[in-house]
Amino acid sequence: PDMNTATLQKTVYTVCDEPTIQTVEGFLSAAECDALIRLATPSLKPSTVVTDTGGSTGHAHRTSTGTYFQRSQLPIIDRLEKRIAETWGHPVINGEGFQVLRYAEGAEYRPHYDFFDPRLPGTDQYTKSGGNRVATVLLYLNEVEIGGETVFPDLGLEIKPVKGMALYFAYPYPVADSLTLHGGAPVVKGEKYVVTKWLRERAYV
Ligand code: PD2
Ligand code: ZN
Repeated sequence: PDMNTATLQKTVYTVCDEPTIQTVEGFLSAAECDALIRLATPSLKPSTVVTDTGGSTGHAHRTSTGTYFQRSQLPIIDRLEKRIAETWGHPVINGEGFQVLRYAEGAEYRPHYDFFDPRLPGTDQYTKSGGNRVATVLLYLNEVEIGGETVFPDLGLEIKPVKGMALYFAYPYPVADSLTLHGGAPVVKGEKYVVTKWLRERAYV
């Protein structure tokens, strides 16, 4: 039979109840991880961060490179988006595209919130379609020799990248005390490839 991994039962492990932080090992196959790295590599560009006033810029706080795939752009993306939707119940249409990031040695993403701060002037523009971000899924595509953990400093939590593992965390209210402050610790040795998938309140078009 066709052992499409999407049909296999996956164990969702709860790391933290409030806020919800969960991991799923083997969420992607090794072949899927390798394919995503191969597909992304030719188009990696320095990552950007959004600015308070509604722009985007390169930043010393986010020193990865990355590339963006549209929703369902490729069969593998489509399949993984459906898998994410089935696992966590956010409709595919609420998701932003697929961002594949590479952190070289020394690269990091300093602690931040993924939602847009309602008090900032640029936020209306970012949330016009889909509303605010309410959850994040990270897909780890390789193993880092040293460093590169996803950290939640307010919770004292560190998640070590495991190839094929998914990390999900939710922040239904865009408030700075939501305990979902998180970052990507510097890669000390090796490199790190990860997918970021940001999920919105409503349909994002
Ligand atoms: O790469 C990570 O571990 C990471 C950590 C925090 C990615 C993001 N945030 C993100 O892309 O939002
Ligand atoms: Zn983040």
